[in-house]
Amino acid sequence: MRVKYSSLSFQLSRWDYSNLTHMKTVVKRNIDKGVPLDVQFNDIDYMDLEKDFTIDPINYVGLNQFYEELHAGGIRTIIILDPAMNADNKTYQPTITGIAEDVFIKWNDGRLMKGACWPGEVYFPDFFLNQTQKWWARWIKDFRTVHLTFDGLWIDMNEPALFGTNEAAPWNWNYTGSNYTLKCPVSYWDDPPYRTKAVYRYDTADAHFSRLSDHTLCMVAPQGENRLYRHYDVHSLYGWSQTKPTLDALQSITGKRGLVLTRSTFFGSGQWGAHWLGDNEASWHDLKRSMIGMIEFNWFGIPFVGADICGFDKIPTEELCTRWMQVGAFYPFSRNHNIWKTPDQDPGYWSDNAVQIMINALNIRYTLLPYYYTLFFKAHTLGDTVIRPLFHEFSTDPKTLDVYLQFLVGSALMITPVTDNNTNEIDVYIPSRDWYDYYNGKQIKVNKETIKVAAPLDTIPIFLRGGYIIPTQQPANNTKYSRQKPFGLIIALNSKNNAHGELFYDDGDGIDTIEQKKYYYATFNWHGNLRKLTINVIENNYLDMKNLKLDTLHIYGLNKKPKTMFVNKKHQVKYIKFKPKTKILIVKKLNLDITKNHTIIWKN
Ligand code: MIG
Repeated sequence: MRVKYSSLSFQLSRWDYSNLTHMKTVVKRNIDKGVPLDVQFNDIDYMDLEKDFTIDPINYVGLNQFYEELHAGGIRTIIILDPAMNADNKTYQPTITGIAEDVFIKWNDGRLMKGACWPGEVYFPDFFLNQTQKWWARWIKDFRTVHLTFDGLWIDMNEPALFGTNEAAPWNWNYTGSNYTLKCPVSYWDDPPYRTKAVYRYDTADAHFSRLSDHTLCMVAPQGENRLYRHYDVHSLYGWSQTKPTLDALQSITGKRGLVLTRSTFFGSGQWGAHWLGDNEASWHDLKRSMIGMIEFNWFGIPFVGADICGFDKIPTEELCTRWMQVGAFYPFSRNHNIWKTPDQDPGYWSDNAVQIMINALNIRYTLLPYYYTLFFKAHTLGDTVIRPLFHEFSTDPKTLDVYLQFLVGSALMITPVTDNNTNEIDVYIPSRDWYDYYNGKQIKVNKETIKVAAPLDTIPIFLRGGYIIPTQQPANNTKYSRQKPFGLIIALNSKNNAHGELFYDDGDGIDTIEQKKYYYATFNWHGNLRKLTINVIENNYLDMKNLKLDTLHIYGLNKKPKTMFVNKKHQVKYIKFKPKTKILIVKKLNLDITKNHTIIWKN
């Protein structure tokens, strides 16, 4: 998918803010404490009785006005929409029009197939049908135009997930009864001759053998144009079939690149949507598992992925949430979200010390946004992964196969978070020569070895790989402001004293900037032996780029301070600082027009 620049930022969500007043308090305390915040979510509690395209008339009065205030400060908004539509065909217009336009999944004899979900008895739209896609787009447009100016959409429960199974299931979210097993009529599709173990287990809680249709629609339901499929055939494509129509609808109203976050995916979903890993819990175990899930979804072609930071279910300790914010700062999709009826867990909720640690991690993420964005450009155009396991880059080293608590961002950055409580030091596997400590530039002088790394609570260890140049931009409280800051390059030299990197940049939310070549693309090459850094602009069609400067260089791995440095043979660089202990060279105040080619040379 084309990732919107602002979507690569930190996002805040929870189910059950209770009311707008409390939601405002949460947002304000994060902004006041300096937490970078780009996207604010609303879960199903903003709705009136959990019905799509409505707003709770008591608890969320004034929501749209609040959205306007957030927009003014550069914060975007995302609302949840569930596919299940309340079965009220007397007063609820989305369902009334949906029935008239024949958008819902039906039985073979034409009766509507009922289910049970948040709004009560529900019908499910069949997103394979053209008329459904049009109807869905119209309601999204109507709701956005008349009621609530959201920027992105979050589509949940689209497995599809039901509380019971079809029409006879009682609606009650506390329902624990056993008789819903009887509801889908016995059929070849609901009871196929070959029973997969994953589904047909004996469910002791409900004292029955589970069926394919448990917690979803009956498999017999005909679907698609001319109703040629059964739900059995396309069940796993329900979320997939909803994602593109949702993105198309969103982009056609906003006229901008949109973010659709979907729970159910299939191969191909990554073209249109982002994904979160579903309902996890606040445990160290699930913090660890999130890294595996994130890596897997990169393989599935859905690189824009992350887990609920600090855990969805259960209550995190401050230590767990702090460590989770540190690793979550590097998820491609970085959102703190939690379940209803639990205390808040947004960064601003915690102690000043914890908040500051969280901000520090997020500031690193914001600094690296141009690097992430360039990786997403490559993921979109070449099918690359954004997050990788070590064995993806070091495939001949069998020792990397077992490493799952470290991950790579692109080829150049290795994140090695703390994933256990009460830990001040971790083991880190260094898979090759030429790695550097991100923070102080020290070279890690081992190869294919596990080392001990200090990791007090305020630190998430990060390493840079020699041979790479990472484009950066100074952080700010959200991307509206960080996008106006100067760029920098972090240059990590390999053993031949070379490094290479690139930068993709555009307006961040135009729909066709790649197709129309309205973007900026440059390559950077450090040739140590030729004592030369070249900045080569290859595409230069993002007009606002000319307002941005390339200002700083951080060079890791030099042996000594150059005597003199010149830009384009003419201008001597004034601000050069060398730290002999760690061998970082810092060059500041370059003030280079980044839309022009440059050569920087030096003498030793
Ligand atoms: O039945 O919308 O995974 O993120 O907060 C639960 C309420 C429905 C499940 C999602 C979760 C979301 C919750 N939803």
